[in-house]
Amino acid sequence: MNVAQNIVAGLDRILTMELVRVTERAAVAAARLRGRGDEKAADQVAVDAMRQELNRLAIKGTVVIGEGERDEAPMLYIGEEVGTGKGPAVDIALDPLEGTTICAKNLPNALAVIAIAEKGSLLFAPDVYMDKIAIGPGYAEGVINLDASPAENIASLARAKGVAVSDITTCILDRPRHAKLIDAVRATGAAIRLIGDGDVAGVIHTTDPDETGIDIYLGTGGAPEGVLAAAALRCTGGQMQGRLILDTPEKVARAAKMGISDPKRIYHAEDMARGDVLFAATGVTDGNMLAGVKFGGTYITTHTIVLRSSSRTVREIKARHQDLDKF
Ligand code: VTB
Ligand code: MG
Ligand code: MG
Repeated sequence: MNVAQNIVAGLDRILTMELVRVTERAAVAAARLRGRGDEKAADQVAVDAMRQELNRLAIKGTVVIGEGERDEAPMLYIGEEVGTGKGPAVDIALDPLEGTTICAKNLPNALAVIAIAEKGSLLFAPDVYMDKIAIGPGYAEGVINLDASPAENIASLARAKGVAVSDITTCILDRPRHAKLIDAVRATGAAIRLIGDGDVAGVIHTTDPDETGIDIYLGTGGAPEGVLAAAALRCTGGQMQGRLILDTPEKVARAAKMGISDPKRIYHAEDMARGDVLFAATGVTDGNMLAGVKFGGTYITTHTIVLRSSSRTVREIKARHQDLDKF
């Protein structure tokens, strides 16, 4: 097969497989520091490892969602060029360790995450909060609405799913700012899974409620994490809406600099991640969908999910790494 045939639509599909190594490497590095109570150290090794592996890819990549602005993040900063430079121009959203605190505490669902899209097709989101709502695939458009109340959204989802409201499980970040939201959901009779961190995983979990037990994600979390989750949902199917929380003139100005002219806009998953999108996540700690890294005597095992939007392929890759010197 020649290169032209391999590019079915959008991005070269070989990149899907290449991405696995990138998140695997970051996850293994972070997992070595799992449960050590040092989130910064775990984050740093994940960033180093992801960057090293990313720079081996035959792409001309630009980090658009990364570790922060250039002056605050020495590596994988927004605007950093990554890859060998010989290959397609792509935009990259990444979080080498999504859930630094959960990794430090060795709690469920810490992930190494990356998404790649065609140049110019990922939302250039400032590092502010985003109000989010997400459900999995199989529902008609319009079942959820960010502007509707939690009770309305939960009732609408229960109706669409053909179950009672009390059979619905929501996922919400355990934060004081969510006190009202939590009360409103409790008043409906639906269940809540409160998570300490990791709302990329929280959103993705809605795509497989039978396995994860989560039907709907609600609440505010990081905007960069919102774009990453949207990239995953574009591949698995499902619906997501997000709105940046630009509640100070400074934030509005910062967003405007990044090209966001309507501060109140509701973004759907396909507005945050357009065109052909590839996504990979490797489990760092054991989670509802992905197992964490396991260190055996002679090999290391990793569990990764790799997604591609143009084919809607969902692959799970369990890898046994025997060349331990590499890690
Ligand atoms: C969430 C969570 C992330 O940031 O996006 C959160 O999913 C939002 O910020 O894992 P707060 O912690 O201030 O609520 C993380 O916790 C870290 O990236
Ligand atoms: Mg990070
Ligand atoms: Mg994060």
